Amino acid sequence: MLIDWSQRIIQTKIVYYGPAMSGKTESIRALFHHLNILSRLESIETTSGRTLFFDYGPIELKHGEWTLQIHIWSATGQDYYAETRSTVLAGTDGIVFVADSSPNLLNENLRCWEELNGFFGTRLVNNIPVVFALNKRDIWPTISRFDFINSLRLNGSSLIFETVATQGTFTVEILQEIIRKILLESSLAQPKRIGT
Ligand SMILES: Nc1nc2c(ncn2[C@@H]2O[C@H](COP(=O)(O)OP(=O)(O)OP(=O)(O)O)[C@@H](O)[C@H]2O)c(=O)[nH]1
Ligand SMILES: [Mg+2]
Repeated sequence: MLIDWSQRIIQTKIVYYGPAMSGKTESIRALFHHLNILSRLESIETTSGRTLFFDYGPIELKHGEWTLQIHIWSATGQDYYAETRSTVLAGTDGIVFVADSSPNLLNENLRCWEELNGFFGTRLVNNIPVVFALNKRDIWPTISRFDFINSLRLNGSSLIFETVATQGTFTVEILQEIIRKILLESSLAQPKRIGT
């Protein structure tokens, strides 16, 4: 997170991460659609509409003299392009982990969660907050929240939203929570300061 005290601007980066086809792009599209800024979203896609490298879009919120610039990214879940994921993750302040609710994909969720832990180590959750979107709740059968927590060996206090990205459920709430966690629980302890 960067804080420019002279311009009163806070910049933060959030990455939507998760296994292939779990709904990362759809979640971001729903968010930008809800905020009426869909045209600001850029996607680098394959010809079949899969994310090739990333989706990226900026969101700007004003509060008094201060401006919060939120840089939203998604990484591709396709293993063929796995090398691009570390590039997208660099410098992130918070993660929205978009998991697939299918029981058949529990292992994929786990593999992806372990990959993320491998990338950040103990900084994940402790310094880089995570909010979970347990997505595709409209496609039966779905795993229970309990099984999801157990499978990924998550802390019982983990923040998990049950979502249907194609219907835009909880998109704004997820953004609010990850921003709240970033501002309150992590990076403010040692922000990079500019303009002082
Ligand atoms: N029914 C249903 N379909 C969904 C949901 N979320 C995403 N999809 C669909 O699932 C497919 C994959 O969604 P994407 O958002 O492209 O998935 P992704 O995680 O960005 O995929 P990669 O970038 O390739 O890793 C698309 O056809 C979406 O429309 C959901 O909650 N319910
Ligand atoms: Mg995608």
